[in-house]
Amino acid sequence: MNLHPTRRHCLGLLATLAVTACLPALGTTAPAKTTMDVWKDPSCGCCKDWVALMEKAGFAVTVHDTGNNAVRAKLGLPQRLGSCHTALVGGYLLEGHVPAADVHRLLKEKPKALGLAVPGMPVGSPGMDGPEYGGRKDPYDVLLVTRNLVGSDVSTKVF
Ligand SMILES: [Cu+2]
Repeated sequence: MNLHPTRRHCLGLLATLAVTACLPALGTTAPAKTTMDVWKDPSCGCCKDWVALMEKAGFAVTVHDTGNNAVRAKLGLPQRLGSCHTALVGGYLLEGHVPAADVHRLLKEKPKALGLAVPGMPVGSPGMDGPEYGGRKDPYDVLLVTRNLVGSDVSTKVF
């Protein structure tokens, strides 16, 4: 059975329209979020504030309320670079109040490193910048931490 040429053309056009109509739906599908694990003390308030910022920055965060000393030691970050929470994202360690922009940059640039650390809890860093701090901003560095080839210690440089 032969379709009239014009009718055949219409069928083709219909198929094109159907595909086009589906495209916006595909475009709105949210990309899979990057997962992040965070270890912290259950009573740590500034940790929660930092986790909220990471979620806002697009990460799917799983929180482990077990404290972070054991996991930090296991991952090989010395206590002197320690802070209130330790995270793992994309195979990198994050220690303390690391800004989301630096996490994104780390995952984009993929340097050969253990991860990033903001030692201590500098006031004014992300999650340490609530109204209770009265707008105080102490200077701090985000450190890129690399494992030393010899020995068990690490090296740091400003990220
Ligand atoms: Cu903190």
